[in-house]
Amino acid sequence: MKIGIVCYPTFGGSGVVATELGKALAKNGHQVHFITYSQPTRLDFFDQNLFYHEVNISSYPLFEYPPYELALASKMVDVVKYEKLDVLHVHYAIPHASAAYMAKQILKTEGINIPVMTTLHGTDITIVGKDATYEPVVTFSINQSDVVTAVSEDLKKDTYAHFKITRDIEVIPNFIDLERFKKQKKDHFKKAICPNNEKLLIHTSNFRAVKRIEDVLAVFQRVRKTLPSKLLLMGDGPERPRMEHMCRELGICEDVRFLGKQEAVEEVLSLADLFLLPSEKESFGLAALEAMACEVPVISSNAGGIPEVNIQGVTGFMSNIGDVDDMAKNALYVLSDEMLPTFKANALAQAHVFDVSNIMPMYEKLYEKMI
Ligand code: GMT
Repeated sequence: MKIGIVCYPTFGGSGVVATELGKALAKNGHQVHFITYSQPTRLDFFDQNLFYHEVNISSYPLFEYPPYELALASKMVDVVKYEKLDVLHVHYAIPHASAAYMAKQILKTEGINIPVMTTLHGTDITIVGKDATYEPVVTFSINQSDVVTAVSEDLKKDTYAHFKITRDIEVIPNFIDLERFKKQKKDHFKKAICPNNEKLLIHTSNFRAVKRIEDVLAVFQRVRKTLPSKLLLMGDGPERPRMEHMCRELGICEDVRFLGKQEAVEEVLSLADLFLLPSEKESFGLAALEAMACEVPVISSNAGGIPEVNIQGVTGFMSNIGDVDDMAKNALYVLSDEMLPTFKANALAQAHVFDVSNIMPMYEKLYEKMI
């Protein structure tokens, strides 16, 4: 098949899932065309089946807001027509689903029928999408897509709760490439960060308010009182200055390291003993799955789709949002020398459920059905 994938090219979860899906499809013999405004971060190698089409946005002094959606729809029309695509798969509803609707209508006038799949990822529904600013367009474009998927049962439920959806939504969970995400031996790095054999806690995200990084710091502060430990914070975003300030206030700076955005996420995860994900909202929690694949158990909130990934008392623990005392208590239990090996093994076993080889065929099957 010739598949067009439209996504955000950044480090965010939806872009990561879209890019990893494209890579897996290409490996399986499909031709995959990425359509985005810059090269996706995870599209980091050459493959004869992978193509990248950049959306160019021409500016004009009249435009206070350059119309990206129109440029994207025009690029979709171009790529579908000239690369003879069989299907368009857009990740994250805003503005990809509505741009795809417009491209589909334009192509129809030229006698081309392109099936469109929209995959909902989370904030496009739970935060941005349901806001009145976008809601009518999101509802319309979801209902107009040929196939709609959500990355968790919880997100499917939220979509029906917040929008007037008149069609079926299929759940296809996020996935992980276990060939890439596996624990690597990085003893020298570990020694550099934890010279006295401290336990290493880690959080990775886009540092948005929804991630509640203040809870990561609060949990770490409590754990550190009992157990010699260090904290790595990977990623970057709007909350970072506030979190740096909070570290100073809590007096924990010497044991906390802000790493910024990292390409080799799996190498850093390989060093860790425990992953913290106290989010206010999380449709799935891909970051937790990536950690689990590297044998890192998870202490998280019980928000959204997290319970579909982190199994209570098996791969880690979940607490109510903001209950940092409970999270710290559970963290200390998991980090104990008697329990840690079992939790690590369980985390890896659970990651296997979401191996790309189990999940990618679900998308393939749906593409075939649409075509
Ligand atoms: O987590 C974010 O804020 C980024 C966002 C995205 O779309 O890039 O992530 C969402 O999609 C991921 C991939 O499907 C999910 O694993 C995340 O749980 C989801 N984030 C939220 O729901 C907050």
